[in-house]
Amino acid sequence: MESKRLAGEKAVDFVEEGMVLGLGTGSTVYFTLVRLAERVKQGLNIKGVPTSIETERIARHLGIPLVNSGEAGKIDVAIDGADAIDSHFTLIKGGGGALLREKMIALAADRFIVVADPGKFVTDLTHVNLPVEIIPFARELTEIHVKGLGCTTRLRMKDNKPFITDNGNFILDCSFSEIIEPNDLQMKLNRIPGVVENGLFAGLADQIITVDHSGKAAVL
Ligand code: ABF
Repeated sequence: MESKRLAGEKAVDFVEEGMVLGLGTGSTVYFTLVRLAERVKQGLNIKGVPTSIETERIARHLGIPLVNSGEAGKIDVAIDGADAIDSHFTLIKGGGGALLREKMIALAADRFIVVADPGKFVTDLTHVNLPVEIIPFARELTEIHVKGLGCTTRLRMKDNKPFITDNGNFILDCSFSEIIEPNDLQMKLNRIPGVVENGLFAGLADQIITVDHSGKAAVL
């Protein structure tokens, strides 16, 4: 938890007066929000665009001014967590189920900063499941096509019912034995009718903030 706090708080060093910020989701970004709220109380003028209902709730509670992405016009910096990061800074996200809004905001931002504890770094992205958001209609058909790309799939459940995303969709957690071309895989996944978005973020992260061996925040 200390690594998450250090990484999450450090991201606020990159925030400047007047910025519009994409506010990610998860336990590391939580510390970004807390630090950001302190700066807002001290007079910093920023606006946030939340990537999930949960982040919206936390940000409102902390007193961070919010706008929706339409009102925002542009997003200067998006700050978000990750479930896995490889040596090319390709990410897997969506463990919390917010991957669609997270990807939309990361893509829209001029700069995308990822905050992650050292445990998120992997030598191979197959070490974690790849979340894929699908529409509930005929989800078995979608699942057949997703499996055709070489993975096993599991419908994410919560309280014995399918997990429902903020967008009213389901999540398939997909286990691949190899992910050689993340860009190719994400295009193939998104071409399947019924797939809304996938949790592969390739070529999006500009900076990763983590914690080094001496226990200090490090910007990569
Ligand atoms: C979000 O938060 C999700 O994409 C990801 O599942 C999670 C990151 O994990 P953590 O809660 O450890 O920050 O960004």
